[in-house]
Amino acid sequence: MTDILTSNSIAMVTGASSGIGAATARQLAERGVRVIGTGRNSARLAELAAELGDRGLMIELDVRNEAGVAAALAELPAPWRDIDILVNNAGHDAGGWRLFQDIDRSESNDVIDTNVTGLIRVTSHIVPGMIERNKGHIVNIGSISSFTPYPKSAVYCASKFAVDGFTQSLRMDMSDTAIRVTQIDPGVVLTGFQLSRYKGDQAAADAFVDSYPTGLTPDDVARSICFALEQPPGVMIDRIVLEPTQGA
Ligand code: 8X3
Repeated sequence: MTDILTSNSIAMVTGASSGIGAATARQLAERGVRVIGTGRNSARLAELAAELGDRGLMIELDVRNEAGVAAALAELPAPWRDIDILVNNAGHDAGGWRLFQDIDRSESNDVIDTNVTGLIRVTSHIVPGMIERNKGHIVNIGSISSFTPYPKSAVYCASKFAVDGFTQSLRMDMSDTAIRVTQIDPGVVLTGFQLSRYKGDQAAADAFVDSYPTGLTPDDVARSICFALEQPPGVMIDRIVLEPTQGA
């Protein structure tokens, strides 16, 4: 078995157009890994493509779309097909931070479609190749919401609890292989996540962020992902929980 965080490896990062996904794509590319970044915002993906040069391949992809995911992966250029690292980062809470009784059902269905069904969908396409090559590391982005329920987040917490169950059971199913499965659980991260949660209401998003004394940056989370990936093949980091230091 060889180390995975090298220039011989290919990573796929979903939700790479901003926040944690973009920071992760950059940090992986800095370490020589070739990165397939996927997302819905083609303009931001193009910016990342320009930054990453020949270490990046950006694909417009919506994890909710089965046919789109299948086609995009089937059409990968040959040198990019053997994906060794999957960072399942795409996720959101658009329309969230409301009492359950006030949530718009179509919005909450979308949270589950993206955070849970989309994550499982992408994983199911990537796992067979990892098993065939007996090489791979899957990193699922959970949240403190994966194990700490709080109000005004019933569906978001349900989605992240589901990610947690999936991660843990998937790790057991991979136990006869060299494939590692890690979950990264950040607390509040200063990204566009909050703006999307409040559906573009900047004042509301700012008020949410300002209610916390400190927050994590996307780079903080990306660093923890790289930490899990850079462990020797015999070391499995099951979970990393990150919280901002109060008073820092
Ligand atoms: C999101 C965590 O604290 O913004 O995963 O709800 S929080």
